[in-house]
Amino acid sequence: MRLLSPFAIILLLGLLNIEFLKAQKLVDSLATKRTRALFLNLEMAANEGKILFGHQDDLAYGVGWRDVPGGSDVRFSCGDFPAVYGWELGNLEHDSVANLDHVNFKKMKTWIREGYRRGGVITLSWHLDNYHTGGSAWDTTAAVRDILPGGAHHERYKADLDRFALFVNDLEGGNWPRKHKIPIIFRPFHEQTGAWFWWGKTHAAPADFKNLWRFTVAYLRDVKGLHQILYSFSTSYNYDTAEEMLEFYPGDEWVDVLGIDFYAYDTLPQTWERFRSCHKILVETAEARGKIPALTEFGFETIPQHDWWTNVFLKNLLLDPSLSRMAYACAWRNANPKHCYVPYSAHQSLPDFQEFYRNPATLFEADLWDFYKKPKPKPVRNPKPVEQEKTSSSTLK
Ligand code: BMA
Repeated sequence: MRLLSPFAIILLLGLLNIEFLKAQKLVDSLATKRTRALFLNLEMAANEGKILFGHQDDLAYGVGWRDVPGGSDVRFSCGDFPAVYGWELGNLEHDSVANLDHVNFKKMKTWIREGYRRGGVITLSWHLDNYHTGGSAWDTTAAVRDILPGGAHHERYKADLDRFALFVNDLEGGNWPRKHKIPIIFRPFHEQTGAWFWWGKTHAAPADFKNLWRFTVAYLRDVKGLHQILYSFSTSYNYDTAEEMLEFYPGDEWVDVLGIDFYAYDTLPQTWERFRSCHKILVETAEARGKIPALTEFGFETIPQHDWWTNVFLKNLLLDPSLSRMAYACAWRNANPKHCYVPYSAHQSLPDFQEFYRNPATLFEADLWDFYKKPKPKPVRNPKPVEQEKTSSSTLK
């Protein structure tokens, strides 16, 4: 048997070490190369002040249509698909055919594969029903302890995570021999700084929430062996300080994306002051901790203001460089004319949305580079001073 030369061994160890150090940044040190690349590209987009535009349930339905091949209210509005696709798993825990918003799970998988094939980024949320009562995610009866190890419904929760693992493992891209798992940004137990979900503030003790988060990640990563996941921790916009924002934060080693869900309910200046202060805290905290800052849900229901996209939303995002460094912004779903977040048909905000689309800060599908390939480091431009020619004023004349 030929032995490796000491030189080769040193080189190999060096390479392994570099890979290890790079992987260290992610929750999962065994994350697939595409998952790692996604993280790096999102980080790069954020650093460059580019915001990927996303839309929840985009390919499944919009206002006035459902299940139409090529359908997308974003595409109908600007001719391009979104860069990020948000999907919701509520009801997967009941082995239902469709999620809580009537999106068929089998079709959802097809749409996820389709969006990924086009280069899009996939994110999943899960409005899990209340384990204690059987009510919905909005039934705020305390239930977090029930599903922790030793809790009455822990085994049921594990079975639900098994369902999640089956679901995401069935999401593959590429063809043999390049078939691979689609990277997913998983965003469980969101908006925990608010009090409207059973896992949220006042219904769950922060210590229990953190244990639940860590258990969930460890189970999916180490027991189920999922390595295609980035973990997104999403707050709501009701905090004044970084400490408050992080009340439920499970720790840097458990989070990849630090998100905020922001909804406008009015056009008052205070709303946008709050938007800016929460965003600033979030972006600066995320950057200091090596996380990706993202606007994981946002919108102004029905978009009642014709210039909302550019004159309000984008303007406020671009007001300060630390606000614009959000990797992506995912608008909520277009369920019907009363519950919709992107323009449809001749919506009054359509021309402004098109303007928003044209703005160089927003990235839609056509603007995406390959987010699943490790980005090349940008060459560092060092100053190379050139010696000034020795000329005297007399010779110039
Ligand atoms: C909410 C609303 C609900 C929906 C839920 C889960 O914000 O859109 O109608 O059921 O999200 O997607």
